[in-house]
Amino acid sequence: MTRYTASHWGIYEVERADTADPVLKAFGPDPDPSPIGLAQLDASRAPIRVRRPAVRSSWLEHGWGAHPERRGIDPYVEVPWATALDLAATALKDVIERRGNSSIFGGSYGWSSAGRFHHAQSQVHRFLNALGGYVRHADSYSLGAARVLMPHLVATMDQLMATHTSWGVLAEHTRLFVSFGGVPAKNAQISQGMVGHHNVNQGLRDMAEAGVRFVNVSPVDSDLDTGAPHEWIPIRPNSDTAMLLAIAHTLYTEGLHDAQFLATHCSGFEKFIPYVLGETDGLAKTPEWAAALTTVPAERIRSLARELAAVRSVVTISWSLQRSHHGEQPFWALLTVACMLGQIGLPGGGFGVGYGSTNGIGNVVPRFGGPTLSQGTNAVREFIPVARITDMLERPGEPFNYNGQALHYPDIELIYWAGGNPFHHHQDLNRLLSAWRRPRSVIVNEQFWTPTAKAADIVFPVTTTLERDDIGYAAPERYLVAMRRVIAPIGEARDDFEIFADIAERLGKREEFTEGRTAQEWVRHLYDECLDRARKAGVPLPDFDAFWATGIFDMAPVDQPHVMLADFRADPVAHRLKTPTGKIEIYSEQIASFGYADCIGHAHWYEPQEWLGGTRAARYPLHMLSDQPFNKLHSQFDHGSYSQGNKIDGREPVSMNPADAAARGIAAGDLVRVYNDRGSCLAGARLSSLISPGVVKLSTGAWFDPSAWNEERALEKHGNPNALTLDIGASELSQGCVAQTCLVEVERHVGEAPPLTAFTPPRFVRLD
Ligand SMILES: Nc1nc2c(c(=O)[nH]1)N[C@H]1C(S)=C(S)[C@@H](COP(=O)(O)OP(=O)(O)OC[C@H]3O[C@@H](n4cnc5c(=O)[nH]c(N)nc54)[C@H](O)[C@@H]3O)O[C@H]1N2
Ligand SMILES: Nc1nc2c(c(=O)[nH]1)N[C@H]1C(S)=C(S)[C@@H](COP(=O)(O)OP(=O)(O)OC[C@H]3O[C@@H](n4cnc5c(=O)[nH]c(N)nc54)[C@H](O)[C@@H]3O)O[C@H]1N2
Ligand SMILES: [Mo]
Repeated sequence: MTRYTASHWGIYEVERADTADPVLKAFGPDPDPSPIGLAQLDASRAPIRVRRPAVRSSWLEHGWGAHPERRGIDPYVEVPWATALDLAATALKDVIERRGNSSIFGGSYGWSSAGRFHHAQSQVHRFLNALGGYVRHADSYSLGAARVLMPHLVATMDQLMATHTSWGVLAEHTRLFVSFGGVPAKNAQISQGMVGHHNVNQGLRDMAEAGVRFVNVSPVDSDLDTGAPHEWIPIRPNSDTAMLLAIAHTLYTEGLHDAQFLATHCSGFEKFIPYVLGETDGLAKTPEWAAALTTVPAERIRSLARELAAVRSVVTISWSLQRSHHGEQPFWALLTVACMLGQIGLPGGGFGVGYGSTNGIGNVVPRFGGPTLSQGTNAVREFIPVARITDMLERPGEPFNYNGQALHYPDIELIYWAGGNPFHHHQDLNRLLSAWRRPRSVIVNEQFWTPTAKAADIVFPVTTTLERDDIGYAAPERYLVAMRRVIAPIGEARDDFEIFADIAERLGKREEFTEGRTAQEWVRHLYDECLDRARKAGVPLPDFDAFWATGIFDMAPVDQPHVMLADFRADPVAHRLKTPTGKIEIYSEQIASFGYADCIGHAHWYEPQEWLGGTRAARYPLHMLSDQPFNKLHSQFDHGSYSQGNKIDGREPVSMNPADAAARGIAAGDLVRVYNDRGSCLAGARLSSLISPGVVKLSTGAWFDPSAWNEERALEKHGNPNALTLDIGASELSQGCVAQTCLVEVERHVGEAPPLTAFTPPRFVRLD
């Protein structure tokens, strides 16, 4: 009988489970399996695993809470489980008694692993709720600006993602498909929680074969591959809003807009168009105006607007474009252009917000609430927008704005992180590092000695997916997977669940956290709980024992083609949107009423803080994009063979245009230093003509590896782009992450390269 495991990268078949050498294989029915997940078995057994509970030495020597400024500098002491659990319980008890639960930060952002029960985020939130609550985070790094913006204008990002027009419909009906930021199939190797069938490569190929014409507007052309030639319009990073406004200008001045659709389905067009025409600010948003900002020839902007209006067309945008300063604007401008084209709700027309950003978008599967661990109720009201963590730690008590609310940063004494890697994911890591040394306690559950684990006070060793039983499920995917244990736990690793249960016990909350169930009993319970919901959605799930024995359940083949917002188009009254006007809001009274100077009531061009069109480019003349890595998920398994196979002298590659390299005396394969005022890192040069001059691309994921943890802005040795990125909010509306707004310079590294220590465990000492 075949056994299975599920991951963010796909389902894998397991041979020789429970033997000394099990094997993972690609899932047979998947037409385009991802190799990323094949590396997880070796990576799980690597020397960089956290093997035993470990405590930072100052804590044991001088009492808990001692010398927070030595995080990342002190060595660790490995201790018995009971010692570490007691210490964690003491720290939590003390902070709760003295300061209350609102001084615990448990946002704990991160993707952790697949599996509905052992989902680290749910576990840590449930645990902290059992203790009386914690400061949480809102939104995500992925979609900080869009998650806040889009519900004001049309629908939530979750609703939009679940209803994108399906690939088959695009192939049949679309004639012109214009992407801003490509349709990166490398990103569609993953879906949060699981991938059943990888569809994006095939979806694009089917469209190209059906004769769809593709135009990619992007600083980088490697993010679109349809198997056929396509047009690439290189654009200056972070300037897309200007191009979209100029398309709007052309559509309006040439009478190509759909006045009927704008009147029946949209609101506020009349408040937007005077801005486009320059009546409000004296600056008409003509293609000539946009050409100077975007470097795209005015004639091409004008002709593209005409082409979009002439045939059945889609405009789509990658999530990365909103991960930038004023990241709300390109999404708002794209939606506005789609409204003017009037094809929303027609088969093969309208807009997309993230085709390719993950696999799930454009999938068709029956939807029901799958197995989910309840997180309980959080008694603490305070929260931060997820990417404002450094601000919170630096400026307790200070006010900030967010989506119409005037909030204050809480005063944090204890951080608990499980399932995320802030020293991978956050911007301006040098600034984070000094802020991170302010709270009294940092507790981390981790599988590996990541930089976050290396900067904690207590580190608990955690099992990987392969070491536990679970259920694999993700809303946009067609399978439910019995994820049975493949190998025994490594070292003394325990499940997050067990760790939290044991700390809860010391605080008199075990029963509240576990409800008296073991992990095995929970897995069965979560499955049983969703049987009814599935039945109502027409999905006849077998009983748990049958499911567990078979290993997988396929709920697909109801492949009904789907058209986004078709109901709304057909009857905008019966299917009114959940916006204040019930229509698509080209102008939002609500956003306007917030009075933010950096996000007014309609799509608007604002100059980003750093871009190639601004004065700072004189000093740092290269725009650094830090996209998602093609060969891993964020920082996960960066130490594994698949990720390692792509490094240059052990460092992450940075891609640059051959002309930029030549101007700096850099050859392919050279070690280079990427730097700006915030920091510097080493990377390996890779040359590509698919990247515009003036732009470099350093993908995320290399484990942060400072050459000295006790030096400010020390050289990062491994190629982590967040040693350089800017950490400000996208705007007062969303406070979203702006990772893609970053100028740098690159030079050839001369002399001996400092040895890499990213994958070396910390120093351990023994205390008598
Ligand atoms: N410069 C730049 N930075 C970015 C982005 C960008 O575009 N540019 N993108 C951002 C985006 S969109 C995202 S989503 C974030 C991603 O950032 P993260 O989600 O923080 O990145 P991951 O590497 O997935 O971190 C997951 C961590 O959880 C651990 N883990 C896995 N399973 C378990 C488990 O069962 N239990 C416990 N306790 N731990 C576990 C893994 O070992 C790993 O260290 O990065 C953001 N950062
Ligand atoms: N293999 C793999 N896949 C992943 C992930 C991963 O870590 N690895 N992470 C997943 C996660 S958490 C997320 S949120 C999604 C993110 O999905 P996205 O945000 O869509 O992905 P990115 O790779 O950051 O960017 C996509 C493309 O946008 C282009 N781009 C960047 N800035 C600009 C700009 O200003 N203008 C234009 N026109 N184009 C621009 C870049 O050239 C890049 O190729 O990916 C998911 N998929
Ligand atoms: Mo993300």
